[in-house]
Amino acid sequence: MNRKIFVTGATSGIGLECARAFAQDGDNVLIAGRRADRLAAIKEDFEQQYGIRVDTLVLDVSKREDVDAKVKPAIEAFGGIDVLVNNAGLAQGLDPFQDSTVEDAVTMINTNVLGLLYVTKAVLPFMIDKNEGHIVNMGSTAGIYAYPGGAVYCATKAAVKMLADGIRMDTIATDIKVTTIQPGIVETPFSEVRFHGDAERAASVYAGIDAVQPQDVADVVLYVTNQPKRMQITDVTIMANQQAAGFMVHKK
Ligand code: NDP
Ligand code: 8X3
Repeated sequence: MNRKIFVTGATSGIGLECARAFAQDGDNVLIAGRRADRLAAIKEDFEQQYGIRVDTLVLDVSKREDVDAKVKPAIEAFGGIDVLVNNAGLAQGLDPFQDSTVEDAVTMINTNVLGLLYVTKAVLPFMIDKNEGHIVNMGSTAGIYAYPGGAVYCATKAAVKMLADGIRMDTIATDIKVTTIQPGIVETPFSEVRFHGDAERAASVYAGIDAVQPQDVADVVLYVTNQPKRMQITDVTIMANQQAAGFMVHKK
């Protein structure tokens, strides 16, 4: 399709598969994350496999000065932007709120809410200038249904959804579209990050579930960006067949 797509958190999981889905579709991708080695390997792989342009951006979305200094020049060098996938994010811990650490909470808020806000602020002027573009935010069922041990993470994902709804209103006079994708449990390194590297505990989250895979979510992201100019898909909720609400799963 030859569009210009910026995906944050593209070094792993859902973001990586979103970048791949766009690349397979013939779009050029600007991929961002903190891990430079992964970005370089993905660039080489995608350019070779899909014959598209891949630009890389080592970026910590939670650092405002990093976003302010790097995003605008990266988009200018990339030649503009059609779609922003605000995917970078994480959970830290699953302890009851009273036992959780403020440090974990600050990391989640700084990344999932402020990081998404900084990146959107940096990107939106490009879209407003040409009166069109599409912002796709990675929310979560956690933003709809709170669950035990998830108070802060769930609050960040509710904020992602509300930011999207508000920005859609504020840009209504333009042809900019805003979508929130709200996946339930998706099998990615997300849980290993949440449990601070405890791979065994992370695996137990997905045990007994035919879990949604990151490429399933990426297919939906690609779909929402491929709709006619006259319509926008505002929200999509995706769950495993064995999930009915946030963390409410039937294990087999
Ligand atoms: P992964 O851990 O596989 O991917 C997370 C991505 O976010 C990585 O590419 C990571 O890159 C990036 N990231 C994390 N912190 C930062 C930061 N400070 N600056 C820049 N990039 C950052 O998990 P998922 O793919 O599952 O998660 C992707 C998104 O999907 C998150 O927003 C998550 O909340 C959301 N989500 C996940 C679900 C799941 O069950 N897996 C379900 C619903 C939503 P790097 O480490 O290189 O910086
Ligand atoms: C990630 C999905 O259910 O682990 O947003 O919170 S869940």
